[in-house]
Amino acid sequence: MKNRTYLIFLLFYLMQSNGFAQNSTIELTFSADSLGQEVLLDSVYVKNLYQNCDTVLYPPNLILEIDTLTTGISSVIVSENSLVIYPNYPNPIIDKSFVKIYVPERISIKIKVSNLLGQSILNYSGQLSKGTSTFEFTSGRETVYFLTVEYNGISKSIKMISPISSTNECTLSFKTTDEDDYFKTIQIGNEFCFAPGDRLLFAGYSYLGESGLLDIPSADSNYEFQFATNVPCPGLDSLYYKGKYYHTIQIFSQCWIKENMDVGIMIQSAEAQTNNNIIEKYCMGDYEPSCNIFGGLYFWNEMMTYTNETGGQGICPEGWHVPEDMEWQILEGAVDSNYRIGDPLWMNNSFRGSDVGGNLKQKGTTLWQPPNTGATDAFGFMALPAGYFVQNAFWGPEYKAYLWTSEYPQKYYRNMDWNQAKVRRNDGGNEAAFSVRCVKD
Ligand SMILES: [Ca+2]
Repeated sequence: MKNRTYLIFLLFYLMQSNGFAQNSTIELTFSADSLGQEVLLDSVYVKNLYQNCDTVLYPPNLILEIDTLTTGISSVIVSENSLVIYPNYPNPIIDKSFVKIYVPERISIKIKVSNLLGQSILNYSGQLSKGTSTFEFTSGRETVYFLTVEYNGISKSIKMISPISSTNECTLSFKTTDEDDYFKTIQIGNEFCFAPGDRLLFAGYSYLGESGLLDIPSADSNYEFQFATNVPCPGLDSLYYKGKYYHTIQIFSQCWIKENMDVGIMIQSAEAQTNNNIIEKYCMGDYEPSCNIFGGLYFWNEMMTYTNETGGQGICPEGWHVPEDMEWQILEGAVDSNYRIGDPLWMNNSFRGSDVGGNLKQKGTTLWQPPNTGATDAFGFMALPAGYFVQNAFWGPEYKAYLWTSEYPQKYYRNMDWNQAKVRRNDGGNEAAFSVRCVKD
């Protein structure tokens, strides 16, 4: 009974949130950008972080269609016996756009074009041959169109955008049918598993590298990967926070603060950081000027302001948060030359990767001790050897970087060393004070 109530609720929710689509699927689409320039994706890797399954999408079919009512049973993205509508190209529409529709047999179909309010503005009926048919669409007054194809009780929709409206009516005309089974080259029987509430990792690949995103999808969504890197975050070069200026750095889809946080009042390391509504920091050697260079050292609870929230704001500015473990794994996969985003290796508690640490460390041996193995700072992250505090003593300045995550209950950190090009992951517990970096929400 409980399950049934849940399903009815879910169905209602999906009907509400999905608006136009009457079925139980949600569609995830993908695009990419580098500082305002569209980037063509070579592929998109999708991994369900709560269940053991993944899939890869290739153009032109960069749509992941998820059946949300199969409650954990794997659902087929596209099946060979099903209707498929490919995203129109180009989208946004420039005067006209082409829509490709695949049907597995010769059959009558209906195509309906509606506006944002669901009002029907164009209808087309006709026979389609087996294979992939191409239609030409020209836009009219509307800026958003939903094109729906119906046959055998199935209906599927795509959303088309037209930034420039004209005074003409929109038109749709049949061009050709490709009898060759174009569809076979896309994806057949590629299954993916999903249950409502599952968290997905997306990695987009282009000639510019790989870029990662996380989400718990609950409605149709478009994910835009950012491929700009080693530049200040667009529109936000720096920020002023609690008496200090910080710089930003865009590293693919993540925007980081380029310095270790240096907030709160310095206390002597003989004193404990406590839950007193005051942010307290240690400075290396109990010497305040070292905080200006390296930032403060904080116990996990202090830097999370005594909340146990993975991804919480902690001591970061409003709109920023202490990175979760998975955000670090995305950064590591994006900057390492050999191990990709989503590689199981990033789950290991050890030094892992190949050149990930080298690519994140500040170059040179002014602050890092020689040899500062592999240091290129290729992405502008500029990790500094701030050292750490544990067992009533300071350790490792100029030799070691320790950076917190907000992960709970495992309080993971990342460690980079002067003689090491990899990055170590481990659980820092409550006994050590480390540096803090913030990432944008
Ligand atoms: Ca405190």
